[in-house]
Amino acid sequence: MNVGPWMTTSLRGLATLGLAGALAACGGGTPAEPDAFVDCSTDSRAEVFTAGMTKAGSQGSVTFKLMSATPVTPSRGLNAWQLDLVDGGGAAIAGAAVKVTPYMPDHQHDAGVTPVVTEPTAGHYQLDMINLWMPGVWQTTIEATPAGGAKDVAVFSFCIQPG
Ligand SMILES: [Cu+2]
Repeated sequence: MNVGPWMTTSLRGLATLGLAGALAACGGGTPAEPDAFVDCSTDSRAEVFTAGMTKAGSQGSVTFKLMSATPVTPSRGLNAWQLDLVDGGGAAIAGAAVKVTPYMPDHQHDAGVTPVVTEPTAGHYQLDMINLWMPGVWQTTIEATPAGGAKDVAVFSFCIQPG
């Protein structure tokens, strides 16, 4: 994990005190902004989740579609997303290796939990344990490597409201 000692302490707080206990420790030496200063409506990096929202991978070989989310609006705490992968011709990509990495760019830390990826039906991936535990902008990188193919990458940025 890309975390320093401060986050180790923070994660211990997560385990013993719950999510709220970790907030004060986050920030890597600079004060984390208080929740009240997070205003997602004015952050130009924030994307609005819509069912079926689609991104081309940076390599142009895989298309990433977020079909649904639980909660339906990315929210503080654990999130689960349903991802479809399709190729340039619109055909489902089954059996890809998928890696999900949430990251908070303003504080340079990850989620402290490794998301779990399964493929309940061919080409349809279930991304669980996306732990967006802190208010603010999270950039979640999704890497997909089709069997026998090259890795492609897309980033989804959502802002988590306080509360
Ligand atoms: Cu943070």
